[in-house]
Amino acid sequence: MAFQELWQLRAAFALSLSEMYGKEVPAYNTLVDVSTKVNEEFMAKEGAEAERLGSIERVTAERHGAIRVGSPTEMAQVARVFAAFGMYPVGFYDLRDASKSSVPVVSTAFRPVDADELAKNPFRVFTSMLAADDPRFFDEDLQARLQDFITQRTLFPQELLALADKAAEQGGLDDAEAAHLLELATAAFKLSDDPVDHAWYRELENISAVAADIGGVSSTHINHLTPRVLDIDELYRQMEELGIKMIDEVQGPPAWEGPDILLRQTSFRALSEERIFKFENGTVGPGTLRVRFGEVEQRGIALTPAGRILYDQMLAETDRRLAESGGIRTDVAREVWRERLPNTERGLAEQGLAFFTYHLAEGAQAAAAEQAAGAETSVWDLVDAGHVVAEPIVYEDFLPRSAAGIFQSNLTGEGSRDDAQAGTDYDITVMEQIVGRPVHDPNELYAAQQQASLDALSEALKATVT
Ligand code: OOG
Ligand code: NI
Repeated sequence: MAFQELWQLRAAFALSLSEMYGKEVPAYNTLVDVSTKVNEEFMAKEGAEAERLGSIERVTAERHGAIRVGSPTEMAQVARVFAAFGMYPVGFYDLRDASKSSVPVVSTAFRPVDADELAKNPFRVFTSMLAADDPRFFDEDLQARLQDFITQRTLFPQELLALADKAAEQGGLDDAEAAHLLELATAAFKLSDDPVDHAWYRELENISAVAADIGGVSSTHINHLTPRVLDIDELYRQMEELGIKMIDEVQGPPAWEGPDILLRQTSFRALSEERIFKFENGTVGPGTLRVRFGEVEQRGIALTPAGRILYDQMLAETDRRLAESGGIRTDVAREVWRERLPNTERGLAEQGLAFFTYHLAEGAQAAAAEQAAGAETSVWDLVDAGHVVAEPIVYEDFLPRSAAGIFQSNLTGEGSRDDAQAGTDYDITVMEQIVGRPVHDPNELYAAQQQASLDALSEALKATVT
């Protein structure tokens, strides 16, 4: 009997969710089709350069999902489920104050952490937990009822959790068990037709549509599945041409002539979906909810902490100029980018703003060793001589402000928040306690990858390359 390794399980899981979600939200299939077309066109136009940030195979298969759970217990369980697919918590996002619009959740992303695992299949899931104990959103009475409701439900059956633990422990499962795991895990994220208590849902929705989506129903579901494109502006244009109204802006960095950094995302509101309700008068029948959406993203180079500080400053500068003299956000942002961000990869690397890996060019071993002999050698001198090739490290994570923007722009109603109250404290350490395992710092992962490539180079050249 064949054995399925974690990455194989992960690839099959992404595919299985994609099939299910395509049936649930047909516009998702359109988005995937247009993404594939845009990627093919981009490849045809740009040639090999198009694959600088990932092979076309990887990019075409690449998805991220988003799910939302209601409590630390549920978060710990979902961590066990994802571990079966080689997906581990990375990063901490507090969307409660990511911008003036705030959402009552704290989040992490479950994803592969090793470069070779990412290359095999990079599936990741942005996972949010309702901060049901935050008094700014929920008063004492509502907190109690909310926590009660969530404690009563079971998102992940014992059988799924046990099988997931087994996969994680063994590093995979045999075929029959793998099929069973996939079936149970996919079902756990399927939109449920259990009746939704109408009064309860609306009560929560008055505070936050996200709170209602999480705590107003008896199960969780994929909120969106996001394909990756190589040219998000072209995708935006083609989607609008098909009559699909996108949100007003692409979130994140603007389009410009220099290197793509971090992450650009845009989305559209999905249609309303039929759900079964239990109404206030006791009747049960169909109604509609509109909480899911379509999203697409373009990934760029991972920034170092210094690069990230610059990014935040550029965003703040963009906000400041917009507030002062108006204008279109992307145009203003592009102006700021041109003033402050180096417009080449080389420039980014030299100023320590972005992460790269370095490899010997083909046949360059002897010449490189000669150049590097003796004193410590800067890797970019070797790059200049053509002995070493620099490759950008792709940003594999998320952006809190874009995430909050994506959440908000697809919601109805502003919700409410009482800022006279102090919020509850959540941070990466609390998140580690919740999921019962380390939460990786994305910067440390990128820095380690860059350093490992420099170490390998030093080793190969019997020299010190920095
Ligand atoms: C998650 C929103 C964040 C992203 O791509 O930034 C996100 C959600 O809507 O549950 O998916
Ligand atoms: Ni997303």
